[in-house]
Amino acid sequence: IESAEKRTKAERMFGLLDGFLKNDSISLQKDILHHVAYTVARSPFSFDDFEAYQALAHSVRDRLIERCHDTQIYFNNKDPKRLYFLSLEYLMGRSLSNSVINLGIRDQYADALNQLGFEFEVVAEQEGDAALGNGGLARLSACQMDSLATLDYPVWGYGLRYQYGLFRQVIVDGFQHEQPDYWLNFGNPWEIERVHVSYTVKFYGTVKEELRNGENCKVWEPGEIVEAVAYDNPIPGYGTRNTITLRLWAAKPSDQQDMESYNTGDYINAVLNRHGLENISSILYPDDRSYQGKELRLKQQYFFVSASVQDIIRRFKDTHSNFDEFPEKVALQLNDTHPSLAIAEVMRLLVDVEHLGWDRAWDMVCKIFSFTTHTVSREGLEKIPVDLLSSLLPRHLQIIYDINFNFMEELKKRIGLDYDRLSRMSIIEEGAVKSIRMANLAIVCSHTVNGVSRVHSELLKTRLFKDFYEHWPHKFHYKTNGVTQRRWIVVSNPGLSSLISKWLGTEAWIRNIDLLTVLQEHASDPDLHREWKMVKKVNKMRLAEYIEAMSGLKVSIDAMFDVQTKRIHEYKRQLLNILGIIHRYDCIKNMDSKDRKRVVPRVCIIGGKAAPGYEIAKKIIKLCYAVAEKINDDSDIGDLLKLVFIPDYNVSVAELVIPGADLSQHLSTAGHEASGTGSMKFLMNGCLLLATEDGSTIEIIEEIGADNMFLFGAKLHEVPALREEGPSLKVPLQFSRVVRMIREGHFGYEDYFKSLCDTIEGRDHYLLGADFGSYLEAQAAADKVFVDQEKWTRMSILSTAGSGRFSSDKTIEDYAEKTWGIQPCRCPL
Ligand code: B1H
Repeated sequence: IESAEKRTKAERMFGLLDGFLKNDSISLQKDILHHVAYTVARSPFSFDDFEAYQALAHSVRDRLIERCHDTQIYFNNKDPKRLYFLSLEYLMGRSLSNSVINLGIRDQYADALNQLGFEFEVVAEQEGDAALGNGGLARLSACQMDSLATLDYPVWGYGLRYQYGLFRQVIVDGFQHEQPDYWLNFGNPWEIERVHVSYTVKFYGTVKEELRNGENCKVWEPGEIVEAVAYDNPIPGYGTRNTITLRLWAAKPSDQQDMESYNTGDYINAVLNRHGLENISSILYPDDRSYQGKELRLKQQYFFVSASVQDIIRRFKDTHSNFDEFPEKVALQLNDTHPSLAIAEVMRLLVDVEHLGWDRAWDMVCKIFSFTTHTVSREGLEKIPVDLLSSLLPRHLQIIYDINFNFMEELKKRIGLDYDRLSRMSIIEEGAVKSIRMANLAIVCSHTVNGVSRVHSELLKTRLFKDFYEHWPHKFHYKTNGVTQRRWIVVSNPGLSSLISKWLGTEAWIRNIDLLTVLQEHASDPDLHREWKMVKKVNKMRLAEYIEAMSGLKVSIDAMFDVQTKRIHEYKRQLLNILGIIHRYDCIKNMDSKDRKRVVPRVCIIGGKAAPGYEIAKKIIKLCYAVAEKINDDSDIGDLLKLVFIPDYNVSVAELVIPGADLSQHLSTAGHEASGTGSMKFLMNGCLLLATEDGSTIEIIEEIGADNMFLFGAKLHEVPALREEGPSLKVPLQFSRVVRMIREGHFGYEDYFKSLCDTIEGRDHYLLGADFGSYLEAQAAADKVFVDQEKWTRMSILSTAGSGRFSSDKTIEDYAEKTWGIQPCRCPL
């Protein structure tokens, strides 16, 4: 009777709700106007593009929420093993276009907007980027979330809701300046604030031992308490109703903390002090890769990890009365070492709070964690000073010591008293600053350690984690990174997307990337060539307009658009690119008019941010501007060569730049780029690659063949010997000549650039001199092919056709099966 009653009530409610939201043009128009009037609070008879964006976004949000709901209800009924993806960074970019495309209602919305007198593209441009990450690692998390949703996996993503995302790069007189990215200023329709989903997170204080029920227990009495509040960001899958959640935590003052403060009588200061606590989630660290052992960074790591683990355990306990099934229902993925305090937090909660006992808790930890490292060098490995941890998280330090003690004992049984090896493998590093080696902690406690490309994995096994590999060979694997074709073709390159669907006779490739290989059969078809070139031309026009609007520079779309966009790092060798450009300029200057006719015109485009404290990287940006000024102002050069630096490179700029590129450059010194995912995006967009054999390019060669790329540079095994030679290494004359031009002030600022020149003519750790000759040869080869447009177009088609292996769908399927042990759980339509 009760359930019949419940059903009647549910039916009545559903009737009141008018069933599911409708997606025909009239319903969408009504819906948009409703949000204009009641959400944006503007007149439905007069609203601008931004207000149209807000209303549209809220209308899409309603549909996302509907699906999120259904997905969660379905998951809860099925209770499958869930994956919890922990990452401190996500570079989501814009959400509008991606969401409506994944929901399958882009055209309906475009039509509805049209009827209201607006244009979809213009309205979509109003959205700002969500830039809660630095670069490749963060965009990888975003791509993987898209694939996890699309492939119907039961997953939660967890991260931090930074109030300030990655800084905005503003260039003043050629120098990078950083400005705060207060991305929440204009509201964020893509998140749902869950005021009731919150957890307390503790810091500082002391650990006491107490006897409870005859057992010795550790009791942590914290010195500071902060509240973590959940903000849910729906991630819709493509071609499925499944919409998963990325849950980001924001720090808020805790009531519990206040009660004590009020007792002191200093009410005003007690309230003002509350604000400090919110700082934990206020700002993203903009330094990818260098670890400074900063307290705030450690606080951020623990804050997000503690809230996430509490949430995971709470969800498990909602449907389970004991922990027996915990490892069968929960998989935790560590995206690099940044979230690895989760290991100690799970131990703490299972031992101190759930009282499962150390051995049982440890057994579970070893079954649930998997770890992916994105690092190639020892200097890149994260370390936390023991002093810092002992003051901030005293109980966690004890737990890590205990884990290490047990590990060392086990190791001694296996390898005896080989102290060198024991100290290398220890989680604790002795020395001037005693530290926790976060990678060692993650490896010891995870069942799987993944690299991000094949060569990266080899480096892990033979160099970085050699001792661990010898001890636990079965733990080591690799999953080649990937990018989502939904964002990087369908959203960013609609022309190419329609063309692919037309030639394949289906849109199925958007979910099943293997179908792209069918394009190979048409690689020489003149009709396809014509259409292919037309799509590229339109994208180049779009990019040229952007360049002109941004810099005032007019560029010819008949020139080869040659692009290098990524974070600025010495190892990524933007400097090599600039030296090559100076060389090209110098050659053209010295040519007679007959030779000039044979020059392939180029528009060289460079973009990327330098970490605020990274002086050399900032000098490279300034050099780029200085060289650009000289070249672009030289009327003698005209359209033969132009150099543009695109400021504030981010996801939405990438969506414009990548489809418009003819050639893209990936120049890292062999052995330095763990993977590199930019190359995959360019590849998908039919852009030819000029690259070293490093990271992901090695696997790209296998897919499309070396003939379809322009490769150069020292190979991994050649690097040590070249480095050994140091300043005595013989470098090409052209190299010395271009460096001399900088030194002699051809581009001004000779004092400022001196240190740049000194590094590459001194130790030259990144081997610019050694690789310069073969770099110029590869550039010449690219010029030669560009003249032969038929060959170029064929290579371009084969690039897209061969890019399927680099879809994040592939990476995720591999992880799901081999690492996480999760199955798709598809919510019925
Ligand atoms: C990569 C990072 C990274 N590797 C520390 N390491 C950070 C390290 O804020 N931090 O502290 C942020 C980022 N990022 C990149 O990961 C690799 O350099 C790329 O080669 C790789 O493609 C990418 C994704 O695996």
